[in-house]
Amino acid sequence: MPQKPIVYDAPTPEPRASTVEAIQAEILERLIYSVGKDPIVARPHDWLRATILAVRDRIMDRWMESSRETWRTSNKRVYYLSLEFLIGRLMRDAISNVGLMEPVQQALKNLNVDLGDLINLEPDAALGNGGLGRLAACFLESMSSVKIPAYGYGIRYVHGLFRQEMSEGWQVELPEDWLAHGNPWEFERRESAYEVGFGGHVEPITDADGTVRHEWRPNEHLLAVAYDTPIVGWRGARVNTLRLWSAQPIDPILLDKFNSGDHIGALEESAKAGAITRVLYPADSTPAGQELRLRQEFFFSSASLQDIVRRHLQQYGDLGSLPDKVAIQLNDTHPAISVAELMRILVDDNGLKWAEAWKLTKGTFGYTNHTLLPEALESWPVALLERLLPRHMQIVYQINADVLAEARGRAKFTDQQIAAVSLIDEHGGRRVRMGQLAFAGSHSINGVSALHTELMKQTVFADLHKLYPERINNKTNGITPRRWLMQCNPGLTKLVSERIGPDFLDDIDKLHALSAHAEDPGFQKQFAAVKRANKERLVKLIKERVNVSVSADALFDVQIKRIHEYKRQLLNIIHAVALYDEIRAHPEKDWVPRVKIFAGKAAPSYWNAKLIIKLINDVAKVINHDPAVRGLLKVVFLPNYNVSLAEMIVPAADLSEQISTAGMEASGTGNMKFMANGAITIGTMDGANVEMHKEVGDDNIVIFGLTTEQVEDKRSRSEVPRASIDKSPRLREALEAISSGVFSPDDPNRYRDLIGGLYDHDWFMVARDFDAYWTAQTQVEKIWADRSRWDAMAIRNTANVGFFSSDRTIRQYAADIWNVQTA
Ligand code: GL9
Repeated sequence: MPQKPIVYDAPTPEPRASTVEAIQAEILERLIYSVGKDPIVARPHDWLRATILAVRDRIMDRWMESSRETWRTSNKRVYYLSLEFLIGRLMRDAISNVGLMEPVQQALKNLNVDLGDLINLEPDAALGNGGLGRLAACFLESMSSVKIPAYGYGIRYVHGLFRQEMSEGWQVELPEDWLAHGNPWEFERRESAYEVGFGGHVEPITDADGTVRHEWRPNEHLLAVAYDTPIVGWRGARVNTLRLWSAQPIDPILLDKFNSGDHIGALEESAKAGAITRVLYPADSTPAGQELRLRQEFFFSSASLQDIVRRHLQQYGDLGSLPDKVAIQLNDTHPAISVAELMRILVDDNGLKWAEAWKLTKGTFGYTNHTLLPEALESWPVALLERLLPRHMQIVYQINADVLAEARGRAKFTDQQIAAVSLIDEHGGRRVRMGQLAFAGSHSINGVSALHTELMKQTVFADLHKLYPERINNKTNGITPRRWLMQCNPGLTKLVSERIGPDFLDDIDKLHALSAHAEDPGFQKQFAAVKRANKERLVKLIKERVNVSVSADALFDVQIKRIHEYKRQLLNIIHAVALYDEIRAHPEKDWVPRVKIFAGKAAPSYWNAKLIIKLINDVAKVINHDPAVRGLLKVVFLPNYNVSLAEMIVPAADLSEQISTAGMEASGTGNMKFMANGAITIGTMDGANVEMHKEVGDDNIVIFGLTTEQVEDKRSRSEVPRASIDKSPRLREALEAISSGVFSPDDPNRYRDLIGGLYDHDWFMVARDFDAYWTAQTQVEKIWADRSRWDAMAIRNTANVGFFSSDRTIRQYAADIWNVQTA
């Protein structure tokens, strides 16, 4: 039975008026009564806060209505559990999605404030590392836009991803402080606080009828306090909630300790609790591996599940309907401990039988895998889990017993296959494999591009796939066209609207109509003019940030993403060096002026990634100052890459570098953002590039390099890379220049090992793919020289981007995994 009757028709105030006058009056009112500032002395941050509060009010009634509707209709809810949400700024997104751009702009103008200035003041919510976290943010927006009742659950890190500064070309990490001016978007929910335990022991309890129950008695407790942020869908379709948990001590201060003079000890518990949600782990595609990380994972999983089960019981009164009313999506294995936690809640706290609980659990969970990199697959030492989460360890063992029994039941399963499906890795120190746990506890396991999903079936989950062949499915990633086209590129949005009408704003597939205009010289001119304006904006930014002068006439060749060897920024910068040599050797040639633009952060402990940043900066310094190059080639590394910087760079790109070693980039999502904004991709047959190639057609993308099979073949034969270096003088010279210190005269050996690796093993196929890359780049220059062909290709990229909308992705999750309706 529901715990208390739910009132669906409680009174609400009149929705706020959206006229310029009303908004202007309210901003002023908020400035005075909520921010406490006289407009005469108000600082930009005060105006920002007042504006956000005024906009927020216009979202509140829709937020309440969305939530009431879900209670009223008994619709299923989707919960997206993610340790990362890379949201960026919220204000422009919110204003634009509720259609208030013009009145807010005008209202502020009347108050002598520029909306653009305020937008740029808002700090990025950088609660994520890269693609995985940004995907979660796009999904939240799309779930609201297609009207799915959904919650995002994550952690409210006090410090998001570190700020990157350059010190003599080296990356330096500084703490990020997005909450420094407060966060007007969030609502603290003291009433939604849950206790989360760690450690202790498990108490077996024999009931009167002889059945044995287990009760976990943690010896450490803390509080998870909810902070809610509204997430508005396109045209205000729905407002969903992003609920982020903050860890707080149960007793803020131990008074007995304090009174006995131990002033530091009195605060110890408080500090320990706070540490859990203090900082985002900056590791990218590699597990953090420390106990604090496991604590973060369990902390947010437990709080989220308690919240989900409480809400479900309040509405439906029994747990048997859980899979019908609740879908929980695990964003990678970071929340995989949720499988054991839900089992504990069902069996230990609610008295369900194991088999029944297991059926409900599998019916409720879905798991998304985001990488195949073997070093990235999370596993935790059994000893650590036993100490931190003793009951969960028992549950993992019991799940494993069931899985292994099923595997043994398969006549053809070998011992090796049985070991492969086991949740416990027995090789050198026993560890719990979180991927296996997530797989076992879910009815759906999906990859993030067609290629990645196939590789999942053949590699990491080959044997689990044989055991449960119906579970693996593909959901190719997507991006929200609101942020990544309409908001970041208003010029293009306006142009497209004028040409094909505004229907594409609500149905992105309508962009296909642009194809008919691809060859129209008048339209090409307009399209190029928009790009040109965006490039001018970036030219200014480059001058401001790194004091390099570049020309908007040049080809803007862009690679922005986390720095990782498999993403091969190294291949790109070697190309720059080779090009530099050629330009100097053949000054008479008609060279295409090019600006190579890089941005991205390296994991603080990833030495080679940091060295690659230094190399880019070293190369930039030499090339940018060499008069022999006559400005034909410039190299720029823009520091502190984040969502907001991407929103500036993407619309200004001509060429999108998506050049990962085939088989290694699970999907990529930056590739889709560039495509939307009319950049041409140079890329390998990897991740979602494969599907981009299919959507846009072979004529509108430049593909090069080894395929996944060829990479696999070379690796398995341990083929030596030296041969490919020897037969390519262009490559050899570039490598020799780098490794002999041409770009690092202050430390000639700086790059010796980095380049040496290319001769020894070249795991990432940089040397083996170089010549193909060079040829592809030459092809790019040929197309660039034929500007009308270039423009036609660019237009066709925008025209065919519809498939890569996260609305499409989310509709597929809804239909195939969650079983919920969409608008
Ligand atoms: C990633 C993959 O590497 C990307 O190819 C993929 O597009 C995204 C989203 O599915 O997931 N997996 C992963 O661990 N990261 C990804 O970007 N890393 C980060 O997000 C830092």
